[in-house]
Amino acid sequence: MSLAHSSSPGASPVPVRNDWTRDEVRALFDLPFSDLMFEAQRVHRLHFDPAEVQISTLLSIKTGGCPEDCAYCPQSAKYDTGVRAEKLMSLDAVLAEARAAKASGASRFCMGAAWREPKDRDLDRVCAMVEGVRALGMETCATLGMLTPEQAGRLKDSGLDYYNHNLDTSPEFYGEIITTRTYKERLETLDAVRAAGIHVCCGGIVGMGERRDDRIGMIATLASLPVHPESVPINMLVRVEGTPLAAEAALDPLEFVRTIAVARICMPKSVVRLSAGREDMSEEMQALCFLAGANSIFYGPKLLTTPNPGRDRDMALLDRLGLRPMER
Ligand code: SAM
Ligand code: DTB
Ligand code: SF4
Repeated sequence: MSLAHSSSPGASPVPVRNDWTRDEVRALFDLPFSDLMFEAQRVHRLHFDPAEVQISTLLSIKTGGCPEDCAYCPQSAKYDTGVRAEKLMSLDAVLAEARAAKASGASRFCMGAAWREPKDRDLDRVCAMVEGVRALGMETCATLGMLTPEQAGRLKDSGLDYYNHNLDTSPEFYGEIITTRTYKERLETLDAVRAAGIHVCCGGIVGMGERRDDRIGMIATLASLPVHPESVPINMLVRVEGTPLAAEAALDPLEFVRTIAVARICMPKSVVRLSAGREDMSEEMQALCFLAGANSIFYGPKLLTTPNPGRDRDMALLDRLGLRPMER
């Protein structure tokens, strides 16, 4: 039996606000933990069935050799991380992976490329992949770097459902992490994706040495976009040897849970993804993240280049928690 959620009679609607101030977001972070969790659950149940989790599978269709300098990223050519630069995968190989992901229970297939931005010739090939994955009956997502409005339109025409492009952190901390593209350029790509009519997947990373003020700034920025991203991935930094952030101190796990809860409250209708970093999280911590309002995961033993929990382990966890995959 499941308790009240959005369809329950008497549930009062939560207004979706796009004018969150940093002080308001800070006040949420500052709540006693149980008050924050209670509010996150309340908001979550107004819009979602709390027993449902959206399941996405990631595939790196073009790995490594990226010209950007994102300090967290194992795929940047600037750092010696042991990730080899590869060419864009073939259409057949991508579709074989998508079929396998579908057979194992994923409803969305996310294709990632280690590019600053796609070349038009490469975009044609990605569009063919999107068409092929869609024909399998899966939702499609791509993350290819910066896009022009014209490129976003071509992806939309090929049937792309979601585009992932993260703000990563607050505008103030951003310059400590990436110097090869600006925050403004990220916002412009998000505008292009939104204008093309593609659903926006946009979130960030915590545990990069940022302060709570930066986590506040990131969520306030996301929650003040003219339309909230439909999908909000919250990544815990995966500390990869060879990257500048390899020796970063681990973030307090409860601060990560707070970040999820605040994202849930500020973006009540968005699907919040408990994204990278689960391999190093206890099952108890993941359970707290679901309780805080996370309702999506990446499923399958690999993210783009780093490990993720195995499928059996994840299915057993969902089962123990009484959670089930969200229908498309
Ligand atoms: N190159 C494209 C871009 O940067 O937009 C697409 C792929 S990029 C790997 C997608 C996202 O993965 C990044 O924006 C970042 O948020 C996340 N990411 C990359 N490395 C990570 C790490 N070590 N830990 C957590 N998240 C990471
Ligand atoms: C997102 O926010 N997280 C995913 C996806 N979008 C593309 C990527 C996580 C990557 C973790 C490091 C790696 O596996 O290379
Ligand atoms: Fe390149 Fe994306 Fe990695 Fe940055 S996050 S280095 S743009 S692959």
